[in-house]
Amino acid sequence: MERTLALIKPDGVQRALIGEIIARFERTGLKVVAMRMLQVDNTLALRHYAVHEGKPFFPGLIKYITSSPIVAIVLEGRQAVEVVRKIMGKTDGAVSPPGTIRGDLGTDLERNLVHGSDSATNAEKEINLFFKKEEILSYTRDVDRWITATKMSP
Ligand code: IDP
Ligand code: MG
Repeated sequence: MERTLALIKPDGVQRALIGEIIARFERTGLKVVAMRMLQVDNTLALRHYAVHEGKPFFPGLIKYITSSPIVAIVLEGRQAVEVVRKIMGKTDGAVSPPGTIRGDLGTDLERNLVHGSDSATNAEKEINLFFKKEEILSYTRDVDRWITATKMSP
């Protein structure tokens, strides 16, 4: 099953939207397999956003992501990367469709509440930045067979 990294960014924590955001991910059927709250330091911020280095918004982005605690979550499920991106919406909250986290809960291009890996390859790298291998849990839920069809499904 595919895994992806989601972050509830500082604005999500400060605006008391942690529960709201996790609920939106969770109710799709995606499984939370790791989660922790942390303060991102400069080193981690630079590594996580290395691909944006040199862009005009980069210094502001580093300041933003290090400005308050965040919540890091590993979600697992069928096409988890795509599903999380779909639920998040577009980068800019102002034009992100209704029904998405960014569209429903924000209006800004930078302060857009959440991060989600953009490919399975990047998800793997990003998960390793935020979590040790042993922090990612492997477990089954009774509902799993009702969420994804397998040979074992009823
Ligand atoms: P994404 O989060 O939708 O994948 P990226 O292009 O990867 O968007 O950008 C990373 C983050 O940088 C965005 O989520 C947003 O917080 C910020 N950002 C992106 N573009 C801009 C911009 O033009 N101005 C200010 N901040 C931006
Ligand atoms: Mg991105």
